Amino acid sequence: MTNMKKNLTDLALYGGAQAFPEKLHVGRPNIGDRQRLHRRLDEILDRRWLTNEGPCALEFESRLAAIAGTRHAIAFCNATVALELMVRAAKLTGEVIVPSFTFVATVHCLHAAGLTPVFCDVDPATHCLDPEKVEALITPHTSAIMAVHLWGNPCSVEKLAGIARRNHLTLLFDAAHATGCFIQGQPVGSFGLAEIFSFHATKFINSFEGGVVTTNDDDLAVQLRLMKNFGFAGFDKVVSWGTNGKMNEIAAAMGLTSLESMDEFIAVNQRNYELYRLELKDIPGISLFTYRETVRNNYQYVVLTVDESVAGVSRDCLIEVLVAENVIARRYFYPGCHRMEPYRTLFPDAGKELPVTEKLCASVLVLPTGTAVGPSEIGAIAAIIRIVVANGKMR
Ligand code: T4K
Repeated sequence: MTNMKKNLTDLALYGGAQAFPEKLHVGRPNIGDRQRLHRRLDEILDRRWLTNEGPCALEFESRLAAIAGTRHAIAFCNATVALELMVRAAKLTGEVIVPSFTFVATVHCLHAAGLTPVFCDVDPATHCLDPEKVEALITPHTSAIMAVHLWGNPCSVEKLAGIARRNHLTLLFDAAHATGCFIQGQPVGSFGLAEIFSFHATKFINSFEGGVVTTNDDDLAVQLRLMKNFGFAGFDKVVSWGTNGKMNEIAAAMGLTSLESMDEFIAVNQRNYELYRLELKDIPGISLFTYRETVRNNYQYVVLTVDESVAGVSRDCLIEVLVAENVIARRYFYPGCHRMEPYRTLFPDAGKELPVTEKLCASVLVLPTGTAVGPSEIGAIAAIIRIVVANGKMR
């Protein structure tokens, strides 16, 4: 039951009842068809095949390969391990150009492989790597570009591919947010040498924890399959370095069940996005991130920017008000990877070259969506934002 706010004094911060009795999180998981999941779990137990490329994991991989339009999809225990192994298998060296405005795993995977991340600024309209700024960062040590389809919004793949081709660089994509997205009719997953997807619980398609690499490169696929299973090429034969990166059967069963509801989840996300757009459209200083028309999106993140000079209230103040109401809005990806360790110490001046990143880190706010959210929640959240902005500076 939501509590619709009308005045400043209704706000929880000023002693009013909270808008929501329970915490409304960004990333509250979508569950899908429980009966199908239960059936799959029974089958797993009956088979006594619980992990190591079991039938559910193999089916999950073939579903992902079909979605991405690639010859290979390799499933992992999570997307961070998938990223780490993708980077190692691609045999990168030296420097890799990467955005700082992303989840820190994108950058950690480079550091873990002994590579130097070179932070590049993002485009204010797409929040993705700005291709115009990439070329200036290329040095004789650069081996790759790691781009991110942030918010599931596919980045400028054509321009990045051109830059990579001209400079003989490997192009990789972190598509953690972009399951089911397309750009100009081509599915995300099929660009560059390889792409990774995340199926963490907070993603709109989840396998509790999980990740997948998609690629059309046969050698890379072979290498990744070896690496995720300790390098084993037979019972007693280890042919490469490896780790335990396997997806277990229960995770794959959840992933398959979740994928079966993908169209429904996207429809709910899109409905929520449109509702937020209607509700927020006249609030000064509050802008909803917009998707390009050439792109098909999954709308899994509702992303706002708060222009404090117009709204009269800072992003952080707005979050404080929302959290007091049990709306756990997030400031992804504050403060930017370049301000997180170990990168903050390694590259203390990186922020000087990242003005758009710095601005986004100070102004972006992410609101809850997904199947846990509907019109009444969105109306109540928008009412809180409207009241806060209408009353300008609150402290
Ligand atoms: N690349 C990019 C661009 C990414 O965004 C991510 C992950 C990765 C790579 C790496 O993928 P994975 O290795 O995770 O597969 C969350 C997620 O943990 C993370 O997966 C995601 N990106 C990131 C954007 O968001 P946090 O730090 O916000 O919080 P977390 O995981 O605690 O979840 C947020 C809230 O969701 C919780 O406060 C409560 C709610 N929640 C969470 C879980 C796990 C639930 O209601 N139920 C749940 O089961 O990172």
